[in-house]
Amino acid sequence: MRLRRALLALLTAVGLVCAGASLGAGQAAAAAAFPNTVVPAPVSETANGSTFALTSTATLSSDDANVGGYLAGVLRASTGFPLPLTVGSSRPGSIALELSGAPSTVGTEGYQLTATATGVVVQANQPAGLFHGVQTLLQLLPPAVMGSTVNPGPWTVPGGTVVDYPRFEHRGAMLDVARHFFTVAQVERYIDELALYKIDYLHLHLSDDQGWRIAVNSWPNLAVHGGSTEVGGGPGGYYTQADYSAIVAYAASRYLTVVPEIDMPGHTNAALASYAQLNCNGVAPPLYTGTNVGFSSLCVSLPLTYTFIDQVIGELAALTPGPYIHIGGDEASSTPASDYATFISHAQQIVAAHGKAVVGWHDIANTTLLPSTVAQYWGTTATDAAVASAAANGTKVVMSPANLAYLDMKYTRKTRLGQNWAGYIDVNKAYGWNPGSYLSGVGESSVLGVEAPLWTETIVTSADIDYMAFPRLPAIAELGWSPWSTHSVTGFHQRLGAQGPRWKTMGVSYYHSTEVTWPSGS
Ligand code: TNX
Repeated sequence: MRLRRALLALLTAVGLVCAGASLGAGQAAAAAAFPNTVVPAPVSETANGSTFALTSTATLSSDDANVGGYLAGVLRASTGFPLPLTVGSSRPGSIALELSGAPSTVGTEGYQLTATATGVVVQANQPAGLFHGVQTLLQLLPPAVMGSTVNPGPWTVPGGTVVDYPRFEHRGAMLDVARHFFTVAQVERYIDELALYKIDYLHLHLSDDQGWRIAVNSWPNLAVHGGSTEVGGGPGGYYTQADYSAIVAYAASRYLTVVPEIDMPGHTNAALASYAQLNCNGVAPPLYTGTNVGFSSLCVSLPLTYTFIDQVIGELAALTPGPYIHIGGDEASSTPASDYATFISHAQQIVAAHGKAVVGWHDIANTTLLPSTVAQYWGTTATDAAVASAAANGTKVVMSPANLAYLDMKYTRKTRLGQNWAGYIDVNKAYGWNPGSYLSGVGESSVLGVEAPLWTETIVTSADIDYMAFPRLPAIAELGWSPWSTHSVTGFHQRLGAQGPRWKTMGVSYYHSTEVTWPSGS
């Protein structure tokens, strides 16, 4: 018995056993408890019983200037401490961020965090891993650390070791800036919120029937006319190419990669309204400010259509450092099926010619796909023959089932914002599915990851975004990051509850789901 306990203690110490998950109740009591406050749940957490206290004399060191600067910015604002930062110093600070010493198993995005009475060390192989480790560190500090004004603390971190890395490489969030336009500052605010939960892809839905949101130099009227309205008839707006680049750079500073979407051949009324010559009949339709879908289509038989796509994708690809261009492809109900297949084939070739891989809504699975093309599943059932057969042929899938992962679905019948065509989605539903086994015939090895889309027919302000994304976005983020072995509804409720005071401190107007106990005052 003593030997067994010693062995477990040893395994725990080297991070091979997750304290909460793998030890029996009696044995867990023998180990110091680690607070269950981090979302997404880390791969392994081992408490050592000590406590680190950040004080006014503390120093920071970082092998990466960006991650060090980010952490210093957050900590200085709320603690008021000077926290001098040295970059690449050989003398570690009280908090040291190091691009060395991490186990190779944590890969490019993972990290190891060790807190003792004397300091905190985060080690990673890449800056993205350091950044994710910093997010965990912030979640181990009291919620007031997220404030923008000075708070008295105390600023303690529970002692222990966290070894952590993602289950899936793709953990995305989509924002529809077409139905309602959101400014660069609003998108950056959302990026900051997503980064807290280790999201690594921001998919921007840049065009739809109601608006075209990115300036294209070779087709200027797309933004000028096509971007001039939105759902409900408001003024809309668009990103200049400099604006878009600023979003891409801001996302990169938080280790998110932007996936820009130009939806086609359907969802194209704004483009068709901007250029009469793109229409089969040569007549530009009026701008559209309603919320119907499926009525518009690019003209598949028109050679100019492909010149248009080539130029639009060419400019967008040049502005986009990430590997993907999303071509939409959903709900093309006014495009005949054979035309649709022809179109998707051309569009894939064009994207490939500009050096990018295609992502498309899973409707494209009915056509012949390039090996690099990714299908994004948005269906409401756990079976889809076309997606299963594409997966069998090697197509990778991003999972966004509308009835589980759509952030624009109402939480309950009473939710003021959102839609309900895919049902109601409260926390337990958003959290209660396994992306690696949910869709039949699409196993773990076919799944690139998850994405939580936020369509914005009913979403107008940043407060609206916050209300629909929180607390469900963290549920999807945990499904994408945490090993399935950590999956626990009660455990998740506790972790999620711990986020409430943080959101309160940050001014994030989240939905107080009755499925979760939120700390009083949050
Ligand atoms: C379906 S999901 C759409 C969008 C709508 C959304 C509203 C998908 C690929 N297409 O055009 O905005 O429903 O929930």
